[in-house]
Amino acid sequence: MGSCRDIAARMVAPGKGILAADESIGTMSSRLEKAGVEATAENRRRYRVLLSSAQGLSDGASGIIFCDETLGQTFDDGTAFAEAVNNLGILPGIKVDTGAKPCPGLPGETVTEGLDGLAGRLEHYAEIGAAFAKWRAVYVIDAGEGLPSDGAIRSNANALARYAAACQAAGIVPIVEPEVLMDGSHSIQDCAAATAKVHEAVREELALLNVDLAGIVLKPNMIIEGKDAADESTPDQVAEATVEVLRAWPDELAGVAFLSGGQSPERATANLEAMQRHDTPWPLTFSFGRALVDPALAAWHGDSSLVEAGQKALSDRVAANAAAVRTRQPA
Ligand code: 5MM
Repeated sequence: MGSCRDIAARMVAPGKGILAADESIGTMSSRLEKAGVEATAENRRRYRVLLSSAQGLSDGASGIIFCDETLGQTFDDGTAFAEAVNNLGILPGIKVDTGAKPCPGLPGETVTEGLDGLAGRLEHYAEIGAAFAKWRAVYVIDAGEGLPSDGAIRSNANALARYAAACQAAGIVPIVEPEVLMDGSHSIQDCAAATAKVHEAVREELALLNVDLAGIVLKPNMIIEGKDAADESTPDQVAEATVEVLRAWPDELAGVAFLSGGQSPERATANLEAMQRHDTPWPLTFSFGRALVDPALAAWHGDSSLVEAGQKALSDRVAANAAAVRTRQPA
């Protein structure tokens, strides 16, 4: 357990965050196609090499989350991804869920799958150098329909806890990601209520399976109104509401690394910076996907002469978020 605690502390080290580059083959392919790039395994590899080898990435990124396809690929010189990023001073991580699938009995809701054979897969990922893993549960808010339902909350919390316990048994730090989606026109208060309920169930299930909170990283959504809501909350409002929900987590939790959830890169950074003005027992950092990589993909769009432009776009976003996190006042 000692080493999970050490790795988790490195993942949320002061002034650093985590790059989420773990899009599944389907998601990555459609993002490449949208950017005008042919969706091939080789182009997915080129894109992940571009991201991972951006100049100075390790100054602001403690880790990168990959998907299974990428961990089986190599840098241009033949070095496997896990080894290559490790050599750059960055911890390699692996998404081990197999996706959020429609949950039988719960129309409109999902349960994340991937527990079958997980112990064996974790053993393999540890052998090839993965230091941490990630599992994402997804919840929708629909107040009219009473969503998220207790069934979705309980089913996903149980799966997250079983995943986390299996990771720690394999010496791999679990990133526990319960994501309440921004889809819809709900208020910031609705998001706070749903997220608090989701977190409570996750805490209960983690405790039942004796998961060591000092050896996990929590990856939650920020507390924010739905994408289609009429008014946009300010960074101070988002930070205050988010920290209030998070306060239910015990002090021993290693740290919190937020997802960006579809916010613009600039808004996600401003909200992250506002969080730092709150005194919390755990570090509050970033594990953004789209808010870090969208500008890089747009700048590169598959053109080999624009690799440096793509890398600069990524480095700029990572540096902005690392700077936001560094505004935290030491306790
Ligand atoms: C990178 O996107 C991840 C999920 O991809 P798939 O849906 O294809 O499996 C996702 O888990 C991501 O790590 C988090 O949701 C954070 O990403 P954002 O873009 O919300 O910061």
